[in-house]
Order: sequence, then C-alpha cells, then structure tokens
Amino acid sequence: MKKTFRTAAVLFISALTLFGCGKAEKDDGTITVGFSQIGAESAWRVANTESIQSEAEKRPNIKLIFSDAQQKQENQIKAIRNFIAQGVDVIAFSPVVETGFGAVLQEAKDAGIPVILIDRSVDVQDDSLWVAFMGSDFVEEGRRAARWLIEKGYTDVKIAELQGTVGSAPAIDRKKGFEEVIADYPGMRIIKSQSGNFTRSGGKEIMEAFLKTEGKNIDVLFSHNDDMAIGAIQAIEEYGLVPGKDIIIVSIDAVRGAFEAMVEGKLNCTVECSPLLGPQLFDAVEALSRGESIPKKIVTKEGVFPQEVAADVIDSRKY
Ligand code: GYE
Repeated sequence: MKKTFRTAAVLFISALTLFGCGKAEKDDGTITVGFSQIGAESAWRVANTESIQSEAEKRPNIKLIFSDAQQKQENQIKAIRNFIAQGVDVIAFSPVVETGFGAVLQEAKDAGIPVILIDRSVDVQDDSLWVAFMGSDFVEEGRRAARWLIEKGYTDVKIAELQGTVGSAPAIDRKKGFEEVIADYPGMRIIKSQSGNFTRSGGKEIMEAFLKTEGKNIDVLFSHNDDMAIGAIQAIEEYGLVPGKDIIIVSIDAVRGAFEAMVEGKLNCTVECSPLLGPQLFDAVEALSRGESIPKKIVTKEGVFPQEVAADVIDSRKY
C-alpha cells in the first residue's frame, strides 16, 4: 500500500484560539457534551456517529448527549437550544446547511458554552461564534475528483453531477472545487446537475431522470458522495448500460461500499473523506476543559483511491 493512500492523522492549520472556558467541567470532573448530528443519510454519517459515540464511551469523564436531527435544520436548532437549557459544558455539531445558525450560536456564546463544528462549517459573519472546526477540505476533494478524470484522459466528456444536500458545505464546496479544475478544459462539460441529498435512493432517482433525458450522452458521473454513486450504479444497470465502463464514475467519501463497487469494476475512483472524527473531538473537548488553547481549524489529511488499488486496500479500510 502506498503511503499516499493511507489516512494520515491530522494536519493542524490556522491560528490557535484561546477559549476562556471556566465552566467546561463539573465538580466531579464530568464533562457533558451535547452533540447534534445531522442524521443517518449515508454510510459516511453512520461511521461518523459510531466514531463519536464509541470514543465517548472510552472516556469515563465524558458524558455525551446525542441528538439526531433527521436532516432537518429546525431540529438542530431545537437540539442546541436544549443543550443550552441543560447547561452542557460543550456543544458539538455538524450543521446540515451553512446558513441560518447565527442566532442560536449567539445564544450559546451568550451562555458561555463553547461550540465545536464537526465535519461541516457554517456561514456566519462572526467567527467567534464557534471555537473550532474539525473536518475535511471539501473544495480540495472536488478538485481531486476532477484531477483524477484529467489524469486518466477523460477531458472530452459530458458530465452528470449528483450534488449533495442543497446548501450544505460539502455540496457547495465539492462543486466549486470540481468546476474550478475543469474550467481549464473546455471539453469537460457538466450537462446535468441535481441534488440527490447524499442518499442512495436520491442518487438512484436522480440518475434515472438524467438517463431518461440524456441516456447514452452521459460519459462521466461525478457524485458528491459514494452512497449516491451506488444508487446511480443501480439506475445505470437497470437502464442497460455498464457502470464503470459506459459511464465513468468518480465519487467522494471512500466508504466500504465504494471499495466493493470498485472491486466489481462498477465505480472508477473514490476521493477520501474521513468520518473518524471522534478521537480528535474529545481531545479538543478535554483540552478546553483544562483551559488550554485549541487550533481554530483542524483539517483532515486524505487521499484518492482509484479502482486499481481497491482490492489491495479494501481490508484495511476502517469505515
Ligand atoms: O460526504 C456524505 C454525508 O458532510 C462530509 O455528508 C459529510 C458528507 C459526506 O452524508 O456522505
């Protein structure tokens, strides 16, 4: 296995943030963390939840209050208000979309509760509303998907794009990075682009619609996550085309299902996005509770897995 294909730990960037958090620990040493998860829309999300819950269980001083928002922003806002009312020590959350969280984050700040953003970022004027962000560089992931196509010589292609959840950081940024790179290649054209909401069923449904109108015109599918690509593979087979051959498919996440599809020759490449954020989340929580500074941004270091390496790598995958 090549070094570049390994998931490395983390890369610390950006300035250090000091957070005066006098209240991040109870007298008995217990640190209560309220975590608002987006939902269970994808294999990535399930692995992310597992990473956070299992890491919390390993740490006797951590009490985790887990809340599943079922992909609804209003549920996340409610959950955060509940955490504030309960007086948790730290709030962690993965914002389903980027905008609309300013008011509730201000409430958390006013209550003196530090907020750690996990996986997705928010779009707020005042960056002091959150203490730290930990997750991936989604723009770079989009660039990596496009660069892989170019490296393979797929530069004269009509592309269908399956976008993630509308308004979410990964959907916005992956599209941006991908478009930035293909802008230099006039032969690479996105002819269809729609959201499949990061789910398998969404990916299948939208791909069916793409095929209905464009059929054999589609040379490449760029999917913002593996689950939608897996749904789309089913749609392509049902339509009578061969996924991975008639339509070249590149997606993002590098979950186990993507490796299985690559081993079967149905998916061509997956760009890694690690959901295993539990250990670093609770390291940061504990550092805050000791009154230490933590980095404002911790960006995960990730690789790219083309089909050729899938069989060698599949057994070493952790999600
Ligand atoms: O790519 C997708 C999930 O925010 C990085 O959300 C995450 C994305 C991931 O549903 O599979």
